[in-house]
Amino acid sequence: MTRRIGLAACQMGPVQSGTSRAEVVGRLIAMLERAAAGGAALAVFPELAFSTFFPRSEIADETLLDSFYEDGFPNVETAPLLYAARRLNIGFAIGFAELIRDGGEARRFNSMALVDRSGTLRGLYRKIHVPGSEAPEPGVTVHLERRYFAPGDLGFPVFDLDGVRVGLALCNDRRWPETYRMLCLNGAEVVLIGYNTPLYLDEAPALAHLRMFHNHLPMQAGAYQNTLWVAAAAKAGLEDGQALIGGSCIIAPSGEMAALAISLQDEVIVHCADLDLIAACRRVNFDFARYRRPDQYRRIAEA
Ligand code: CDT
Repeated sequence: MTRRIGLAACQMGPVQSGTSRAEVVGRLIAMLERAAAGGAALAVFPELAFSTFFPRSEIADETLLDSFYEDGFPNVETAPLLYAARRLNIGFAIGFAELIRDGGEARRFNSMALVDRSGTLRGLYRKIHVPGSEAPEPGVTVHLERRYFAPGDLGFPVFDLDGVRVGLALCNDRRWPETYRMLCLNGAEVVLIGYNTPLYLDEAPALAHLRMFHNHLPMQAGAYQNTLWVAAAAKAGLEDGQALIGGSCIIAPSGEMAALAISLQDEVIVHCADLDLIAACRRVNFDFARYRRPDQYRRIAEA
């Protein structure tokens, strides 16, 4: 019998500053309901889904900064999303700003939580490739992720969800081949990605027209070269004056686009993913045990 799983990418329109957690969580639950009604068993939401993409701003006020983070996940404000997962019998992954207080010390990560169909938190991923800078730089779009987040310290974990092996990644991670290769080597069959990508980064105007191409290119290549299903959810549209790209998608292990969002708003796309396609694609080119040659990869050629 063919192994299948219904995957959903839940793209979010903008979340303007000042929007309450309750309002955002209400939107997320409405999307989870649409995903479940469409036959999905597993959904992905964007990176930093509960707030505006705050790394676009320099925030000096510590209390204001802290308000963008979750002091524990789930918490009182986000728990309704987990209750909805249980009611709808659907798992999900969601990006959030994670604040850990160890005594007097605060640790901050750009994180993603994975919740199963019973509404139970199954694990966390912390973004490894943290882009941008620690301080604003002249002539460069402000992007202060490196001030607000430490690099992830949990590696690339893979979780077993009802027999399906699921890995997680966040935004800039999707541009790096290591992300997919490590998740593949760790046994992933499905990779869930959340992202916030500005349409304009004025340090590279010559590349502006390639923003969507450079969004899909690495995800399609990563899916193909590692024979994975990829489901990716964007935060899209004009958010606090900054345009974010959409292009949320579900990609097959063949590298083909199986489903693609067409708006810059809250939008749910669903695809019934054939997991047997992984083995079929693997047999053609990517039978690692048979063809991959890691013993040769670090060899320096002799003159
Ligand atoms: N959120 C995130 O990682 N965004 C980056 C763009 C900013 S790079 C300064 C991305 O890779 O989409």
